[in-house]
Amino acid sequence: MSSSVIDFVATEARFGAHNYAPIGVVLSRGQGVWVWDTDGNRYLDCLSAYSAVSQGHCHPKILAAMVEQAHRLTLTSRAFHNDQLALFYEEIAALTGSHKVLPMNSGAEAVESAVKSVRKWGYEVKGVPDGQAEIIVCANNFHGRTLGIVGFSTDPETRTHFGPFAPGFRIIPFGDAAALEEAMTPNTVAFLVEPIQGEAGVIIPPAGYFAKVRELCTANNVMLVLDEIQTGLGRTGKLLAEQHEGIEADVTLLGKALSGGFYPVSAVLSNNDVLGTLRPGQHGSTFGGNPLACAVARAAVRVLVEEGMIENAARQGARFLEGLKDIRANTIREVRGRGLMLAVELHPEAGRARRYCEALQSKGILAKDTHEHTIRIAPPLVITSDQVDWALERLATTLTQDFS
Ligand code: IF1
Repeated sequence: MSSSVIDFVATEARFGAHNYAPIGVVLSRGQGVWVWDTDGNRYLDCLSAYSAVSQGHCHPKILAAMVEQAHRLTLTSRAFHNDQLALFYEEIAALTGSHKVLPMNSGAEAVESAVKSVRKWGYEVKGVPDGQAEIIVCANNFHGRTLGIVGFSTDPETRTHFGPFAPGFRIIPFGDAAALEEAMTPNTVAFLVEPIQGEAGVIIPPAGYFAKVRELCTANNVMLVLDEIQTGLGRTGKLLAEQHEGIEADVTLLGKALSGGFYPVSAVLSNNDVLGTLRPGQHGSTFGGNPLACAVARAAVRVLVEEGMIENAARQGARFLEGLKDIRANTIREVRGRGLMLAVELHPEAGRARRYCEALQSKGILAKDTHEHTIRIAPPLVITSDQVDWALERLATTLTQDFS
């Protein structure tokens, strides 16, 4: 490490809250699937900022849209109209087949907005007695870091000593439709769930689970809210992960790649009258729906579709998964994935996944461990076959090492 690296790391540690433990690399530049550190070393980014830079780092067309818009108008607040919001609405609604759109900024804000909206829908449309609305969520969920959300997390690290928390949530196992049926009451307004659990370690539910979930939600007039903040916008090889299941959510949450990593942009999409219950003054955000965010999101979604990134994610994801399955290493317990949302779960005896991520870093790959024993792999959707093979070679040599 050069002195400049030590300085950045030490200064962060000195002044910053220690709510992260980053891998020891200081990045200063990115282009496509590659990032460079302050010493000029190049890495293949296999995290993509948790799927936010799906379009690749510093995509030139998103950059151009951002710069052009920043010269014209950045923020008006929603007290006035702007000439980008309507276009953003129209384009995202057409693409996803949604009727209504609510723009926010972070993913957590989209989740909070959906929770508020489905509760309001429950009281004003479904007829649930005021204050009695129940929302069902899954164990090992990850929906963000706000108080409302961490209150229904089951991860002790995420929630310990942040309470007291808001009531109104019931927790059931993920992938268990019978548990959902059992948990539903006349006061249930929504089931909030990730199509594939990301933070839990890329957990894909059993085939047929979501078809049954859809059926139960429809039969009981319960809104199915899919958190596609990580799985959406091509990450799993389809525009939305729900398409793998042949279902449609009532409410869909998007974030992360909605801006290609340039800016926090999130959205609640709804297929029915859930968002219709929000009246003027009842919900909002200073930055939500601002012209800069809308211009960036429009470009981010346009390049995703026009440049074939969703199809590429399906193709390269299949190649990556096959390649990972071909690695013969007794450190590997299981390999999972859909599209370019992949994970390698190690045997507990193999040592901590963090060590493998550090070894990958020395070979020019940046990946992130989760839950001690899982390495998550999620490169930008613009990755080529040659780059997949390049990564697989390095993963193979790293995974056959033993760090126990
Ligand atoms: C962190 C994980 C990924 C999300 C889903 C909502 C949000 C997220 C399905 C909130 C955010 C992030 C945030 C990041 C870690 C990360 C993550 F490891 F925790 F699970 F991506 F894999 N719904 N996920 O995955 O979105 O408010 O952050 O914009 O450091 O907390 P946000």
